[in-house]
Amino acid sequence: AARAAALTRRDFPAGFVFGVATSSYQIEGAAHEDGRSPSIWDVFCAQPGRISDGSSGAVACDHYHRWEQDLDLIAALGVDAYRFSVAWPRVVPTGRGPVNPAGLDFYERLTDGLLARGVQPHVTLYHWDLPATLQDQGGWTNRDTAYAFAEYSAAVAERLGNRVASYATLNEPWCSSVLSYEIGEHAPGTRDRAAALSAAHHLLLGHGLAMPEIRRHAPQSQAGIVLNLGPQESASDRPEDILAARQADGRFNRWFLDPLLRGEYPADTWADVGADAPPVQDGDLELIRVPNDFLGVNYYSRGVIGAQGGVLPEGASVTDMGWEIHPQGLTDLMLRLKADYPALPPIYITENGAAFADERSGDRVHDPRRTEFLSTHLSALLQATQAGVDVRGYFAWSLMDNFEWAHGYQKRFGLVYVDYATQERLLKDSALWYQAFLK
Ligand code: GBH
Repeated sequence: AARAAALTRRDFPAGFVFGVATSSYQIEGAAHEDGRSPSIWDVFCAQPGRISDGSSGAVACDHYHRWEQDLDLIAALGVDAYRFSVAWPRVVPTGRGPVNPAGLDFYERLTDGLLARGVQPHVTLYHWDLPATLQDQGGWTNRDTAYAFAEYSAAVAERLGNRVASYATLNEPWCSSVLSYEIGEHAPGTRDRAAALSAAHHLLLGHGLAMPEIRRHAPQSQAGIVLNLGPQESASDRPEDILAARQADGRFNRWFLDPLLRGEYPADTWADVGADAPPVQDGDLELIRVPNDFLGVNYYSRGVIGAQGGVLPEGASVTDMGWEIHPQGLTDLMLRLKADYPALPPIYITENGAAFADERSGDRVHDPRRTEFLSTHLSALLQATQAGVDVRGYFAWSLMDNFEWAHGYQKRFGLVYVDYATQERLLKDSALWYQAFLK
């Protein structure tokens, strides 16, 4: 950590891609414009008590209108790449049916605007904003949603084609299944484990069905998927803690990695879930095991697990989300993926970052803890590449402060500060640090 300040991009392999990331619902606003239909997040935010500050993404960072200045900001950071997501309800407002050309126009402007500035576009097709009309028919618990997703993905890939450097089908299917249908913290907010496992299966099926569509329309683009992963470590060497950690790893990591990279669900976790196991049809796992050009990994923290649940290790420092700051977990995770999955494709870290309450004074925003977080995680990632893990890029989460889901606007992940009253953007010290790192 002491040396991290001296780290520069030249320490990384040639061609390593550095970027920043966002997602549609968290930044765009313009919820009712140009034919966009409501997503499950518009519906969820309207329900009292779901979002801690009672807010929604209806305006967010107003990026839909301010996209040109935002692209200038991205270019000014000196990044190679920008990861954004496409809102399904803009492109296919009925969920499954006619394409809305005005929706695609926006993402085409973004794509061309990035290319004109020398920044690679990296597109995520699903970052949680499912058209609400599909939720009325069960959302991801309905197998038809997987087919609808493949059709929508084809429409995006057809329009944007090879101009996009990479297409990721899904962002973090653990969140869009477990957090959304079992824990109830994300839209649609139900509490039903069988529903969550059914949703997870249909999300993975949607990935398997969308991949050939993307390849057909954008044969020169990279195509893959983004998972949220983290080591799940035992709180002690007591057998009951070791077992609990193994179970947490099964649900959080292997439930997604194993079908994608081995063509099977993990047997131990399958046995654990009993009658809640998902409805897998013949041929599904062959579709899900489709080869990927890359695996996107979002890394925020590890879990330390005891028989009673997750614990915070003594002396741990945490972010404003309460998540432990543990850069070593990123090295450990990379080495573990390489060791356990012979079919592992090249990796991109598609998200890594932290929420901190930053101190603004005049036109400066001091966020030394974010700089420390980013630099120590980059060092940890560098260690993994030096140990032979094929990592091709790193995207900081996030370009700018934005709508942090159930936490509303009270948690700030940005390298760029957003004054929501004026929509003014200010580079935080961490953005200036990243800029210098990239020079
Ligand atoms: C990402 O989700 C999202 O892709 C992005 O939209 C969001 O803004 C960003 O993160 C910040 O939240 O309880 O300590 O073990 C990340 C979701 C965060 C879920 C870490 C699992 C486990 C941390 N993941 N969490 S801990």
